[in-house]
Amino acid sequence: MTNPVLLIPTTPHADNITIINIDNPPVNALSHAVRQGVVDAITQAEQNESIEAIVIYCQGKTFIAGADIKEFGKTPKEPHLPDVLQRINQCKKPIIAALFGSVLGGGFELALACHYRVAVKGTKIGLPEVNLGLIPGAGGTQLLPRIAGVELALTMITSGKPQKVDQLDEYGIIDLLISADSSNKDHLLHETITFTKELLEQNQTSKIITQQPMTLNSEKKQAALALCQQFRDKLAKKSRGQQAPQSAVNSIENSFTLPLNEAMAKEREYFLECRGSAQSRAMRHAFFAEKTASKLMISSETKPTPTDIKSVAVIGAGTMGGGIAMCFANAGINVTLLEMSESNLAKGINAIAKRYQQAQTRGIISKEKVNQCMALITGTCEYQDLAQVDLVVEAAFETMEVKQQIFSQLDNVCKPDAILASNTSYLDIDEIAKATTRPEKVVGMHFFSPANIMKLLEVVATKYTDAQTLTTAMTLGKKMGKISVAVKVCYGFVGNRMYACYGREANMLLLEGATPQQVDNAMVQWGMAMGPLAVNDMSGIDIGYKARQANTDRSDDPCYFAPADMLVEAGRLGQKTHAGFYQYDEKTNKRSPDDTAVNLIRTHAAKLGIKQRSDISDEEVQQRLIFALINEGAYILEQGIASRASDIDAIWLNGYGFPRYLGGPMCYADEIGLETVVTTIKKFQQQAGNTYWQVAPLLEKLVAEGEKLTS
Ligand code: 3H9
Repeated sequence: MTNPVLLIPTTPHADNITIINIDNPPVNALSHAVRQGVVDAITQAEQNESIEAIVIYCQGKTFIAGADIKEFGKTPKEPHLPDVLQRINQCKKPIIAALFGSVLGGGFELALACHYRVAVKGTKIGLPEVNLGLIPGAGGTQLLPRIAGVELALTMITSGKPQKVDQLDEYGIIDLLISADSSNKDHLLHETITFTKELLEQNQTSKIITQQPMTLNSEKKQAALALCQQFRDKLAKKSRGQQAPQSAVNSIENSFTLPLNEAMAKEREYFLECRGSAQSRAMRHAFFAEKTASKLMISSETKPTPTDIKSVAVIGAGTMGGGIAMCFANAGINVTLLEMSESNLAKGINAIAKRYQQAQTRGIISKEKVNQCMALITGTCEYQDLAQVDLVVEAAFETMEVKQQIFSQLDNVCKPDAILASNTSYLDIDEIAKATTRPEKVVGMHFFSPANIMKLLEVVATKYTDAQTLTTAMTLGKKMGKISVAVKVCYGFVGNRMYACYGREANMLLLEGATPQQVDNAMVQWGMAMGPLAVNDMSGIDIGYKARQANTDRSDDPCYFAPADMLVEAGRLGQKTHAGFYQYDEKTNKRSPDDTAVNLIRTHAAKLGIKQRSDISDEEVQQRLIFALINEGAYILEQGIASRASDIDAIWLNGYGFPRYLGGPMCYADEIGLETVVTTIKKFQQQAGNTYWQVAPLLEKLVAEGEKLTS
């Protein structure tokens, strides 16, 4: 392996300035070799008397984007990052960081430890460690409050959100902000060297931040303490159940309550505690699951180049179709929206304009961007107008007949190489493809509602879809900022098929005597953002009802989703009728428990011959719902519907509100142990006294082999 750190002795214009050049693709992460290389380079530069200053510079698309996440979980090797940063900070010769791209985590900490920072406008800086269940572990919680104040440190570290340097001008983080095209890195280097020469000419020395005391008078200290408490309270709700954000606040508080060396030691303690936690393991798994999901399991020799999609059409301008059109427009792609009537089309386009307007009012999108996006969206009622588009996404009614008619028409009018995609949530896309003469160009692009907000895109390969079409759909998903996951055809694909098992258990528990609020509270307590029955009320209980009715392979068990179906038949469709599993205030939409629903379910259970129990514990609710997910996930893996356990996790994290700090159902199963999962499922089978619960053979096999789902 070549050394990723090179000391470039001098530059043509300044023989007293040396450059530490880091070249560790793809993101210059601080792997062991980089850490060692930086220390060695500093030693060399210090020993060379003709060198007066050092510039840290990176090759590739970004300055250092953080510690190497792949190294976490392995035995750490010296020098550790805090030692490297101390070495930088204590250096008698000024060290200047030349920043561009994404300066994140350990990379930002390294930049803060340098004595001066030059950055190109648009550079993003941030401490995203909380997204990995960590806190900054190399001085970030101490250096950032010292340089930029406690409030900014609390905001940046607990949110984990990177910010553009241009917006942080007043905080004194950057010493020189240069206006340059970030791709023109020669300019950055040139400007950094000029800045360094000026420093030397002015006899400026190293600005050693760790020698700068945190001076807060008693009034400011009280205010800072109160602010920390506010953040703790806010995070207890926003990041419910998570350890790292709370530890981050504690560590920032130490920056003004403890001497620096003690606060640094405490920071390291918190960091190591977080790094060894199940939460951080799960969040690191989630990080890599999302990156891996975009990689198709096609050998690199046969991997086609994706087609460049310049124009698309969306069939159906309802909520879903409109949201999908927005996704394309947001990515700068021309969209033609097709509706059956002019009035529906106008309604659909107005609804899109309103959604953009709302986003603009909330400051999420600029007026200029709204205008750009709206200009990319046009409407038509004529199929002929779709003749030249590169790809069509159909988002029409969920019936096979309608879909086949649409695909047949599209096949007639669209150019031969156009890709025809369906947004169906359940239907057999193999059958839809058969309505065309180009089944190899037919694919599923299953967006999640609201499509313009939800990150997940299931890309469904039929048995006919060719590699070119699949690669194009996956690449297009990435362009739209989605987490695209390739799956195969089955009823409900991966996400909804598993969700049906989860929902089935929630409904069974109601028949057995649990109340809707018990089921929902247990799941919220477990970590889900919302309980399954409240979600069902929100999205409309009739949607699942219709899908079950249309499913020719539906379960013949009369208990299967019996409460949901019975409520729909009683006219209780959820929030839209102000009554479902709960009742809703007509004015405020506030949810409250509803005895009518509970009594209806009780009566229905009696009709089905189910004896209700009063001993259903929250633990039983949680285990039955989550283990049903895990078991179905294992079947899905075994059948090759998903290629990797981590793909299933990426789906659940991005489409169903599965808590990130538990990593997804497959990761969670591994964490609690597959043996526990298998034993508990067997117990449920016994308790149910029927054949519904069947342990997936893959789980039994992995237990026997001592393996994991995600290994
Ligand atoms: C930390 O720093 C802790 C310290 O406080 C304390 C230490 C003591 N390590 O996202 P992309 C890979 S914690 C290893 O597609 P983009 C990624 O897996 C760290 N690998 O590119 C992918 O690999 P592959 C804090 C990493 O341009 C490839 O790079 N830092 C790392 O869309 C390209 O990634 C973070 O959390 C890493 N740190 O976005 C930053 N980062 O090609 C996390 C990326 O094999 N990273 N990879 O699939 C990011 O946010 C984005 O990757 C970034 C680039 C914005 C940098």
